[in-house]
Amino acid sequence: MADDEIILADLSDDELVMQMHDDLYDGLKEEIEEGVNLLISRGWTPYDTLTKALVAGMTIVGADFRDGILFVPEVLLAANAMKGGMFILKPLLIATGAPRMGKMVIGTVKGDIHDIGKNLVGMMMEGAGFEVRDLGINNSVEKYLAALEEEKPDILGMSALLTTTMPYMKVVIDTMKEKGMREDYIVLVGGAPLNEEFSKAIGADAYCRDAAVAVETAKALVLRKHNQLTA
Ligand code: B1M
Repeated sequence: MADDEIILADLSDDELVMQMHDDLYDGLKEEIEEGVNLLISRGWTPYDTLTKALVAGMTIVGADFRDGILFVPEVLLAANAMKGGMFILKPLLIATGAPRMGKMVIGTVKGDIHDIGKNLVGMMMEGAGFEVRDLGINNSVEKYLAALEEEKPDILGMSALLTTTMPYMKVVIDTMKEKGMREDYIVLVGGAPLNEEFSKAIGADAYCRDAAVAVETAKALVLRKHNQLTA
């Protein structure tokens, strides 16, 4: 063992949480799993462990990704470490009924098999406390609508990486309008060839430049929707 190796079990709660933020940033999955197990064994609730150790750490990763300090490979590693921690917490969270941010159905549109960005968005959303149903790639309008009926999410997220597939997002939104269900959902779109103007033109609620923006936008729009419903 190296002299300077950090023994997680020897750290105080505050030190452990700070160390977990660092470990998440460095994509250290096993350390994150150990940290989560330690906090739970010390009597932390699954919700506090999720929000204070994992989500707070992932917020730092998200901000540095947005600012161009971290890049895709590092973020995928961090997201993978986060998933390790979430895997332990998920059944505990369900059992304790901890509050969630909301639910999102996400998928890449028909004709498009690019999924790296979508996966990243899904992971970051899960990291921010959202429940995510990932429909995968090459989704027809029928598949999206069936998932909306089944999952009743707050948000529909669509991804497209090709200029030839991005117009399909409008097909989905127009069909939602025809069926009178457009206003029931927040529609977020993303993918490298899209922009704000395109998102407005097809009738989406927002364009998300990257996964960090997707999380920030989702949080803001879900809060606004809940406030409108309770007003
Ligand atoms: Co493709 N491909 N590709 N490709 N590929 C692009 C997109 C391309 C720009 C490359 C190029 O020519 N410079 C080009 C598109 C050109 C155009 O349409 N104008 C292209 C092409 C042409 C093709 C094929 C047609 C090539 C061919 O077969 N002749 C073919 C199409 C297949 C198909 O889909 N039908 C094809 C195939 C592939 C691979 C299979 C080899 C592979 C995909 C592997 C996979 O995804 N599992 C691939 C890859 C890897 C790319 C590039 C190199 C990288 C894409 C990527 O993963 N980026 C890409 C070039 C590029 O974009 N620079 C390219 C990293 C990822 C993290 O970023 O996906 O942008 P991104 O996601 C971001 C944001 O956009 C946003 O957040 C993410 C994270 O920050 N975001 C969302 C994305 N989705 C969101 C959804 C949201 C919110 C935010 O919902 C709420």
